[in-house]
Amino acid sequence: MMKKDWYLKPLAVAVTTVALGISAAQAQDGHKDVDESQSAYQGTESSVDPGSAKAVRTPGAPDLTEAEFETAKEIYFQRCAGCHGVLRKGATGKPLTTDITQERGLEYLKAFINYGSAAGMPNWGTSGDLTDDEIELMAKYIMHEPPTPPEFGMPEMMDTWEVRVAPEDRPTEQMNDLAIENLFSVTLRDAGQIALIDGESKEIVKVLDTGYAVHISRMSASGRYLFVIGRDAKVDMIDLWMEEPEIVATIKIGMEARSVETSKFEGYEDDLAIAGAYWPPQYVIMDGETLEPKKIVATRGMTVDTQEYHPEPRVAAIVASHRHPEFIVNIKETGKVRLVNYENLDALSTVEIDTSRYLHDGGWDASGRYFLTAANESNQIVVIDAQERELEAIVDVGKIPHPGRGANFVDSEHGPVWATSHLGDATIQLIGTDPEGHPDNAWKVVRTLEGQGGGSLFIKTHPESDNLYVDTALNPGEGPSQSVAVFDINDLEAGYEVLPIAEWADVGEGVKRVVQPEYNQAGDEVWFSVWNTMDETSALVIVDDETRELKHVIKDERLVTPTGKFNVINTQKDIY
Ligand code: DHE
Repeated sequence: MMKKDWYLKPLAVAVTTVALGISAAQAQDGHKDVDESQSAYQGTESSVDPGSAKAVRTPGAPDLTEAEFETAKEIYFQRCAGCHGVLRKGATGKPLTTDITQERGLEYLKAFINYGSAAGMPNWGTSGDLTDDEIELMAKYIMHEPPTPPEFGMPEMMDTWEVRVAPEDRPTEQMNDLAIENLFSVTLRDAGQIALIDGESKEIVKVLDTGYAVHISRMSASGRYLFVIGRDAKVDMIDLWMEEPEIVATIKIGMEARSVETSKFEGYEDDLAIAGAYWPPQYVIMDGETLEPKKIVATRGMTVDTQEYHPEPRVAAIVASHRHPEFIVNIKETGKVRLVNYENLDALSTVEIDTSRYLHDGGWDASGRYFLTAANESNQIVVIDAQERELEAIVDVGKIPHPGRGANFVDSEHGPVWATSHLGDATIQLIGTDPEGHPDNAWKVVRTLEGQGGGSLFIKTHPESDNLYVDTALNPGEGPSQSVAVFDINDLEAGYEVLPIAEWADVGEGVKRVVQPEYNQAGDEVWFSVWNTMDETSALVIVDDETRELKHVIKDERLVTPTGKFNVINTQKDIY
């Protein structure tokens, strides 16, 4: 079954070099260059139940017994699907379709799984992660057609949909004395929970059982409802007005998912919610008060560049437009951004914009007009104009941009900018976002800073702050992964100061990755997760933004594997 701390090791199976025709010796040689950060990040197990996927035996592939096939299937879903996709059509890892794998042959595949490759494939055999027998099994397995997990349409969703407190039974005003706007929703990844933490007292107000490994939290436009989505595609809707915040509605929208958002356009506040799935590849628009599923839309279709059919284009980031009644939906593998207008769900009008592959995370510029999002495999940032509903620009940046929602501030020389850091290199890049006031800088990289190293996941500032924080959570080095770099926005060229966040947490042993800076409501504190494995102690570290000194450490046995943290008002108002 699922081993829940595998995500902390570099795990991606990418028989990439097979497709590229690189020899095993070259692969072994080049393996020192393997980008550990990337494979640690994308090689996480799939939450799709391997048992649900129907097996198909394939002519031309070596025989496997029923039991062998089941074992291989399990290993594939745990270790390989994150990079290659459930259907092996290729995502971050290259395609592993049977035309390729059968042509390469058994010995070739075994060598690559064993030694890995410079292109990002871990050395499964020589690292000791897989035995010789397991390597042989996996090489044979990928010569068979991939088993397909079931679909998840309206009947399946309705079976999981539950309204625990009907809207008419909910309070009409806030029934608790929580300072809701400064509340934090904190993902307790491996506990399958979130913690609500009071920003002022730093006390845990409540721990709620949710889906497994909640990926993100998002707020309704009014700031009353908190939506979280588990890796297992379970959406939970929490009413923050109740005497004790409770889950009032829940639904599963597939088997694996990462994104949820709510309608924010004037006149539609709190009306609708949307969630995007990895499997099946689809998004669903739901009632914003009950999560009743209203409209399911599949994302399968043609890729933007080669115009080939892709059976598994996963839904990555979704944001709610402030300029039109629509959701902006990133379709990862096909490289398309959809602007889904929700005025009439029975005659859905969608603008589909061709961009670049593979779309991942992103956020708004300070004006809320432009959505900037990473096309991580193309090393680009795509800019969507939400006002005109068109592509504004595609900007070349460093290796594997990973902005989270990015960071907006005013560069003293270049005017308003939005910044991203990178998984694949040490740079932080600032892109001009003001086509009216600074037309020469718009959609250009106006400044490149050197950070602590690659393996950065998130970057953050706040309108009230002069600091820019850059984590390096997935850097292979303990130093960078356990600390954070902070730049002075008014003197960017002075370089960064390193804050030893994990050391300040004083939690003892473990990987202690420092991940995702998040500001409080006032913008004078920054919260960091010190993310350890389940069997070690984790913590939240709070830094005084003005002095850059330690302000507080939250340690509590309930704080199991904290990752994302979402301050209510900053999430509600898209402040970052
Ligand atoms: Fe994330 C955001 C997908 C691994 C923590 N992550 C996102 C988004 C997507 C995504 C599509 C944007 C959602 C949105 O804005 O609507 N993440 C994926 C993956 O596919 C990937 C690479 C591998 C996986 O198997 O999940 C992955 N992510 C991770 C992690 O390993 C992290 C560090 C810990 C975890 O919980 O698994 C992680 N991802 C986060 C966080 C955000 C996020 C905290 C939201 C950041 C924000 O500020 O909005």
